[in-house]
Amino acid sequence: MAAAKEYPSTDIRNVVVLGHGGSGKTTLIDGLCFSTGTSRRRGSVKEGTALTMHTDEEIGHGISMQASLAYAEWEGTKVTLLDTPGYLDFTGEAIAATRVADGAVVVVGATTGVEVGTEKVWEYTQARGIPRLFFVSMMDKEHANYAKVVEDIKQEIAPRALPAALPIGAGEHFRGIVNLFTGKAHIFRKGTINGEYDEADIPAELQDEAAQLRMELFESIASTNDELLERYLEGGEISTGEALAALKTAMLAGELFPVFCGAGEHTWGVRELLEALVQIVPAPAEAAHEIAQRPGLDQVVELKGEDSGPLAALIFKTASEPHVGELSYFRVFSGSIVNGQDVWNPVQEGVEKLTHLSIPQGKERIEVDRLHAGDIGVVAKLKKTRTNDTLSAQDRPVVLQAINFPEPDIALAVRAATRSDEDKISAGLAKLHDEDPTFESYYDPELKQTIIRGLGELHLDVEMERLKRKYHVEVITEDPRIPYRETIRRTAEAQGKHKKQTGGHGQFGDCHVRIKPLPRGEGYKFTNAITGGVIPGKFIPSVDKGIQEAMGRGILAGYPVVDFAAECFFGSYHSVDSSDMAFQIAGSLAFQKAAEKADPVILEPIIEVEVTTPDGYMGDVMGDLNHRRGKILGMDQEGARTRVRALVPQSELYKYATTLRSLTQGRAFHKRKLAGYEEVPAHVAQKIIEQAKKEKEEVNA
Ligand SMILES: Nc1nc2c(ncn2[C@@H]2O[C@H](COP(=O)(O)OP(=O)(O)OP(=O)(O)O)[C@@H](O)[C@H]2O)c(=O)[nH]1
Ligand SMILES: [Mg+2]
Repeated sequence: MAAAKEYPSTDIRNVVVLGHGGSGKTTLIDGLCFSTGTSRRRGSVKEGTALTMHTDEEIGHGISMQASLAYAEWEGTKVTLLDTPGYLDFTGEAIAATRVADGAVVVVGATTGVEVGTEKVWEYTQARGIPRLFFVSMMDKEHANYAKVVEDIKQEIAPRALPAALPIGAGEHFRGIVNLFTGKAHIFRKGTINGEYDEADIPAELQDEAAQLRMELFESIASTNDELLERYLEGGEISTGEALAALKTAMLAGELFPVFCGAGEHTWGVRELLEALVQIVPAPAEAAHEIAQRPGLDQVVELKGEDSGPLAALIFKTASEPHVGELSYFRVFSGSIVNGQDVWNPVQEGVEKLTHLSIPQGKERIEVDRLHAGDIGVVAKLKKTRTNDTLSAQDRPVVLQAINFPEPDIALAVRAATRSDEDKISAGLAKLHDEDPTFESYYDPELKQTIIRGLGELHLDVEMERLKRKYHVEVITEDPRIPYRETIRRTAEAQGKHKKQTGGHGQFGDCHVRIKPLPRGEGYKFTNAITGGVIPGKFIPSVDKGIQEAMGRGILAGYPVVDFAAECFFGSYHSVDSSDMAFQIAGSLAFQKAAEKADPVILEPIIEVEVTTPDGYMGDVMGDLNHRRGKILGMDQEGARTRVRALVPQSELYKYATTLRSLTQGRAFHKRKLAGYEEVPAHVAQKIIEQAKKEKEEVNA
């Protein structure tokens, strides 16, 4: 394939497309690219042929799971579109894509309005502070209601959202769009699939509404610009070009959020959107400056999207596919790169050669000779470079700000399905982490299990599908064991005496130990309360060590004992036979005897769960939490959603995300963090003790 065209920085726009799951992002991007000829085939999500949805897992599940890029070209300007998954399990990809964009299209379904996922992505764009616009999608669907969705957007997330387009008809009668800047109606050419339309006058029944919205649009834009405002108030004309320029400035300042509409499935409204993206999303040099660090120096530099600046490219995604190898996606924030160039990675401290420099177009890569400042590219087979590294010039090294990936908080245990896979498992899991920083794995020596962690149950299931497909390792997933603890509820004391008389040297250690409960979370404290030297000071640490060794073995079911204080207050020794070892054994014996009398109990980890759910599902969500021994801490109303905080034992949370999804049709999500430990109820304790006994017998058998 011939090398792709080179686009100077002024002719580049980087746009992230975000939205709730299933709002129509992938379909829209396919339509945008097909309509402008940068993609030759009209793809479909349902048929698994959409331009930016190509991994087996995505096609199999029918949803996007990865950030994927494609570009459209509009009047010589390259618009790179970053498709992102709406499903919150894969939200790390949306955050990474947002990091390298200069503008965002937030897609909102015309029949659904603002949803949980819409709010989430809005937060990401806010954090990055990029210009944003809305695209109300699926206007062709039954019950599509543009005015209602615009109202919803204003109420829920962006009071300064502002229609820039007005649909003509809705549902099966959707047939065109009024461009509120030009005041012209665009009537779709039905039957075409490349977004074509005929310009016409605004239909009579919409003239009043269009005039009203047009006035509001110009008024709002003028109110952000003194010069325009003055002219507007004096009754002067504001041209479309002036309004667009002022809108662009207002969007950069986060003051206005224009709303467009269409139906990606039919490519209706895609040309209008693309034109707007070129006009109002800043080119890289117009975007906010990047702050970078000089490695090893306490010094920051400001970088502009210009070729003349020092080279700074951020790796925002690493992907690996069989037969392709590892691909590194990057954005050049400053400087330019030529094919074959050597670059310096100051994070890994190594040189990398960028061969086959390319731009991504869905799963294809198109080679380019040079990438200018602001452009997004992809290269294969870098040696050391990972996601979040910066590529720069060795004589002017800089490090760009890293992407802030969310911490994984859902865990599962895995084991190899066959003996032969046991060796491959950890290497495979590590590779998955390289591709997805929101996925991690480790061996937990306490639980004696390999634990995988991610952002949701589907996320973990999909990672295991990838493990099988790409690295040929099959695993069985299971409930992670619960890291129970034990503690005491009463003060008790006991003597531990170790005395052995063998041939020559004997062994002698004798100590009296008192143990006392401590508040939750206090751990373990040891005090030496010996008076009169009945045990010499040098043996006291051995008593402590003996207690610690015994507490690690538990009292009731073999779990570590926590939250108590021990003091050694009396004892005796022998001038010849006493030793560290003898006092260690004595300490351990004293603890075991005292602990049995100290009313021991089992503690379980308690998780603080925060569920955000549309109000309609509150009853079901609460009922389910009660069922899981949950204690409700509080509820906060946020628009049409409620946030419930509850304490739930970890042992009751297995597959919670899946249940929550089915209870709320995927419209609620939850976060969790460890809150601490609490006593388990007696009937649960009984089961834990029996289970421990059984396991011990199995080991001994
Ligand atoms: N009627 C109608 N259906 C649409 C339109 N756009 C998308 N769809 C359908 O809606 C479903 C979801 O579309 P996608 O494009 O996959 O949505 P998405 O936002 O990319 O979804 P995720 O990436 O999984 O978050 C698909 O079955 C599409 O065919 C539209 O304009 N009209
Ligand atoms: Mg998608």
